[in-house]
Amino acid sequence: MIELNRRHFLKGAGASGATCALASMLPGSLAALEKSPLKGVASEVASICEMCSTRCPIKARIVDGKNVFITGNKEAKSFGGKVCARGGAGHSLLYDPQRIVNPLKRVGERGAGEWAEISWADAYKEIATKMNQIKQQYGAETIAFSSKSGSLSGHIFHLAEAFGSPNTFTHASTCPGSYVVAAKAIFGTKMKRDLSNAKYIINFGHNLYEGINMSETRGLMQAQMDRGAKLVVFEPRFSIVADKADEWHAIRPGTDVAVALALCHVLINDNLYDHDFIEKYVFGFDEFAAEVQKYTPEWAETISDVSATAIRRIAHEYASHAPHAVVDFGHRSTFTPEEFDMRRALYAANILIGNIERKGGIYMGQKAPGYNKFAGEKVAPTLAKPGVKGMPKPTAIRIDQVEKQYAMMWSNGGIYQTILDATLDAKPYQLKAWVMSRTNPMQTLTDRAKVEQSLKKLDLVVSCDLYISETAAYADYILPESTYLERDEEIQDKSGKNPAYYVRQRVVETIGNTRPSWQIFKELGHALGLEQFYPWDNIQTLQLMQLNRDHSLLEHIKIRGYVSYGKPLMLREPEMVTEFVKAYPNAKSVDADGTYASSMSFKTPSGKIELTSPKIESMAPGRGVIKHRDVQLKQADELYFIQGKVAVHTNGATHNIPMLANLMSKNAIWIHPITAGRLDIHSGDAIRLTSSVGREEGTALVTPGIRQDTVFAYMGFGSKNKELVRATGKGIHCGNLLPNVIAPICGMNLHTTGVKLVKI
Ligand SMILES: Nc1nc2c(c(=O)[nH]1)N[C@H]1C(S)=C(S)[C@@H](COP(=O)(O)OP(=O)(O)OC[C@H]3O[C@@H](n4cnc5c(=O)[nH]c(N)nc54)[C@H](O)[C@@H]3O)O[C@H]1N2
Ligand SMILES: Nc1nc2c(c(=O)[nH]1)N[C@H]1C(S)=C(S)[C@@H](COP(=O)(O)OP(=O)(O)OC[C@H]3O[C@@H](n4cnc5c(=O)[nH]c(N)nc54)[C@H](O)[C@@H]3O)O[C@H]1N2
Ligand code: SF4
Ligand SMILES: [Mo]
Repeated sequence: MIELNRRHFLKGAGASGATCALASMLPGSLAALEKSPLKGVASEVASICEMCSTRCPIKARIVDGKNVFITGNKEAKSFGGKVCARGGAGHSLLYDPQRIVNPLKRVGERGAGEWAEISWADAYKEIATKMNQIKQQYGAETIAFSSKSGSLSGHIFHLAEAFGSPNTFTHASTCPGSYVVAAKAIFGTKMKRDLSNAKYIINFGHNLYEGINMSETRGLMQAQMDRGAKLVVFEPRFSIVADKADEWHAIRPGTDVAVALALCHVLINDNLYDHDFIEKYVFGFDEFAAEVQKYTPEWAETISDVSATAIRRIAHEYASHAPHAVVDFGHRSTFTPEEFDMRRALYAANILIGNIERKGGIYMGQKAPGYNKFAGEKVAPTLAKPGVKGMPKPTAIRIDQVEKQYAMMWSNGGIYQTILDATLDAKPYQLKAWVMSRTNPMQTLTDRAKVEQSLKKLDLVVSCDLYISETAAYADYILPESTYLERDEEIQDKSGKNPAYYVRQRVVETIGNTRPSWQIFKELGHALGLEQFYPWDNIQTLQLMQLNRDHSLLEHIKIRGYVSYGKPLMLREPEMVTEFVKAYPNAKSVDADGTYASSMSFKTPSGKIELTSPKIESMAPGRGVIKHRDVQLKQADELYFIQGKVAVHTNGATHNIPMLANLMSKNAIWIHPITAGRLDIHSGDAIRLTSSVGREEGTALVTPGIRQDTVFAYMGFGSKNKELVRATGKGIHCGNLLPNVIAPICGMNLHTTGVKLVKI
């Protein structure tokens, strides 16, 4: 048994070469393996990146038996055969001597950093005993399960279901929740944006040149460089996308909804909207049009600081490029408590110009079942869902669905931050345990102090991670997952305008004693006595169940890594529909205008696009119509505090990965020269930010690229966990400054708050 305590740590951290010194003391560390040769399973393997949750298709090969070289998989054209800087740094994670490679059990106080190695068998047994005890005494629902969504979340949530808890959560309410819930309310489904074909793009704080999604980032680049698209950016700071835009408007944080509604006002009042489209496909236009009468550009200017003249001109320019123009609905959608109506207003600006299912607009996407129906033949294989009979139906309500207004947030998404209320205040009932995987709420939920209190209060905390993350540091058991380069996973649907699948495959043999999460949660399921819910032995049997036992199809997908089927299809794009019909003789017959417009189906109560929603009105009276409401994000004597992604790090995940930590280990606070001048602050000065919930000290970066009333930090830095030595205490910890918020309808958390700034 090896123990690591804080004294050991501090001794190591003080010396030069501290990380190695620490690594060799860390139980389960990779120190001994640092120089051992890598054994590859093939010369080049197609797989999927997991350096962020964009999960780009990659090809990886082993170089000289000791390194992995990663590029994009050229089969996936929209990704351009490229990876970003983080994607290229996968080997640095794989080889990091500070990764955990043995299960760990806490031996000191929670969070004290005292660990002992434990065998997998013992870890499963002890965790299962405790979980079953809690289930018997308090009910299965008192255990919450959380994971970043994706291939891994399926396994932990399958366990939650088999165990009988309804309380499953992803990062939904901290990231995409509001634009997804808003799309569900309006279209009945999620929407995609066709940036690469757009001729005019309006962007409200979607910094695709740093918040990278290889396909969308390339799409935006293509639109700008190959098609000469005009890009208009509304951003409180001069982001990289703002820097590459034709226009940057330094909008007041959280006021996007006012500008979006004013754009709609101009589109309607200046008769720039697509009457025919509205007439045929839209429900509730009249109520919306009546509501936006008051949202003039002049009114929006007083709220947002964006000039009324600019709003009018932009609305006209945008409409003149219709339908090949788009208002990007964003990605991290946590700017205002009125997120639901902000994102609905952004969709409304798209609907008004009739860009739905048109090139350069927004569209629903084509998965195999629907696509095959249009084609009148089986163009693409469909994925089977390996169903398991007799899964228990939980009787308890979810902790986040106490109010009807939140019913549109999908389960397996959920309002993540309600775990804190249920743990600390028994709202709506007392949570007793938290089992999590691939999530770091200490960094990525708000109000770090409250997260810490919650983790300290629970009877059982289990974390499955690659590192002793800031959150895992408070766990009772840490289950080390193999990195994405060491594991196989099930087939994933990657359909866009046509059906596509891809698969993650192991590139190197597992280093150390780690396991993939499908195995970890299956084995834990067995230890819990839930074997009957696991009709697959291993990942291959699971893959074959997905593919209806088609071995050759599995082989085909594995060799290519990414396979797409058929021709791209957007239902109202005449050229695409013509090509589609030519290719498939039994294809569904087209409308008189040569499109499939009349076949668009929206899973809303009216079957139409709902600009106004009676369903939302019944869930939350007064909210059926899209409206502007005043919000107060800060006090008069405070500055807005906002955040964003940086190109070389991912959320709260990569700050301890050697190569990326070397590239950037700190986040300075962006401050406008006038604001800085008032406080006698210069670049490099030490400063303090104080909010309603916390206080952080860091370094100033004085720059005109930000509003005078706003400060900005790249997120994910300033870990307070002593084990993440390359990241600990470096920079400002954003989550420590943000209070907990639950926005109406979509349940979003909020990443903007007020702070006081002083020089120290
Ligand atoms: N203040 C503030 N908070 C934010 C944001 C912000 O801008 N500001 N952004 C929000 C956004 S957009 C998002 S998506 C969330 C993301 O927040 P989270 O869902 O917490 O995700 P990450 O920080 O990306 O990664 C979480 C953990 O996954 C671990 N991990 C990485 N790869 C693997 C793996 O293969 N297996 C396992 N088991 N673990 C792995 C990492 O070590 C890390 O500890 O944060 C949100 N929180
Ligand atoms: N390199 C890198 N790429 C990533 C990630 C990463 O961590 N690193 N994470 C991935 C994930 S999980 C996501 S969700 C996406 C996120 O991609 P984005 O949504 O682009 O992410 P952010 O940088 O968090 O936020 C975008 C911008 O919003 C601005 N902003 C803040 N408040 C407001 C406001 O009130 N109004 C307006 N208009 N703008 C505002 C910020 O200054 C920031 O530049 O990126 C993905 N790609
Ligand atoms: S955007 Fe970069 S880090 Fe994220 S999955 Fe793609 S290549 Fe990997
Ligand atoms: Mo995100």
